[in-house]
Amino acid sequence: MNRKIIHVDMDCFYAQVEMRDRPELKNVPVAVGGLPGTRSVLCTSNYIARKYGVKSAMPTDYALRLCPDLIVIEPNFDKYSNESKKIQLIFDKYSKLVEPISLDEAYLDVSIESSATSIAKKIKNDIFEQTNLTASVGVANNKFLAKIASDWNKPNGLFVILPKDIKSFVDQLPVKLIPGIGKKGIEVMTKLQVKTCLELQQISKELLHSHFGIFSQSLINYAQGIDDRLVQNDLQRKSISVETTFLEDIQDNEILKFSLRTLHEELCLRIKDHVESVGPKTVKKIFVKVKFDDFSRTSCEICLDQTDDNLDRIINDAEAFQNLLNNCLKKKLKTVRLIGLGVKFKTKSEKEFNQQSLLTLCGLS
Ligand code: TTP
Ligand code: MG
Repeated sequence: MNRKIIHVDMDCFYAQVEMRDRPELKNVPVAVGGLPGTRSVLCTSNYIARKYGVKSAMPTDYALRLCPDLIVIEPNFDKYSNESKKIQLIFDKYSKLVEPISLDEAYLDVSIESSATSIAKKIKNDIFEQTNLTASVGVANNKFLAKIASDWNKPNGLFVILPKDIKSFVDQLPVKLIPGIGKKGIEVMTKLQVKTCLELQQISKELLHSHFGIFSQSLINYAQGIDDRLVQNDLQRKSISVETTFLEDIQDNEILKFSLRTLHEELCLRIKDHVESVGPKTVKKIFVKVKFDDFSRTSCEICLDQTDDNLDRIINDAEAFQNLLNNCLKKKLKTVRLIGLGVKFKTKSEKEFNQQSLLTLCGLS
């Protein structure tokens, strides 16, 4: 069956919320993030600031050098989380199969609808009516293309890739837009003289494999606009994670520490929202992953006591993630391009299995 997938992504989300609440910020460069002089990084910036090169994950002090008039606002996560909840309710109105990706982004599977485009328009209108915020929306037959489409006409965009147009759309698509390709991947593509997906389609499987390992199969699929990943709703969710890719590779441990703290706050919000929507969950493991400037990666995880409600511990214990990060960093003395952290949940079947084993041990089954 031809699927119909919608990807919704709010425009410069945190910054837009702040601009809505302080109209005097409407026509000036604005960023949300750690204050100057704290060695912290920005969460995001508005579109005026982006013209100066100011972007997410950029150290605040560096951003101020690019744009001295930049207004930097400290993040108010509760406010963003409230707006996010309103948006999620709108998504739930239009599909039973919604996969939230972050506070401001989600995929919806609307395959059963006759017109995905009209649903996309309604979602945009509802969001604006209820929050006074704009979103950009993409429609296509899979997640990869729907996400590319939502970014195509940002801000306040709506872009639809019809099945008949996929080939011509994908052929001219720059490979740098393929998810997961990163800076190092682009360097390899440049060496192979590959700029577009059409050029990527012409590279042999073997050559791609020699450079990209198992990622090469995904590359081959993406190059043809193929992506079989399903939209997974919250109930099926086995993990939640957040990550940030630095614009410049980072060596300074203080910056990494600050970023981890911000990411931990975002992770906690995401977990709280998740638990509010699906009910209590038990965390099996927490993990931190790090990608280095040479494309190599490492991760560290610890198993938790699986008491039924161990979420509070995670929410109050940024230190545990910090220790995992330190362990990752000890493994290699290299500069860092990405850090991520997350939790893995105990699944329903694991819970049932454990309960069953307990009953068996007690001779009760
Ligand atoms: P994004 O959707 O990636 O960015 P955005 O909404 O600010 O801008 P765009 O219009 O390009 O979609 O992220 C959503 C929010 O997540 C963003 O407003 C702030 C937060 N965030 C961080 O805190 N750190 C990051 O590195 C990124 C990318 C986002
Ligand atoms: Mg966004």
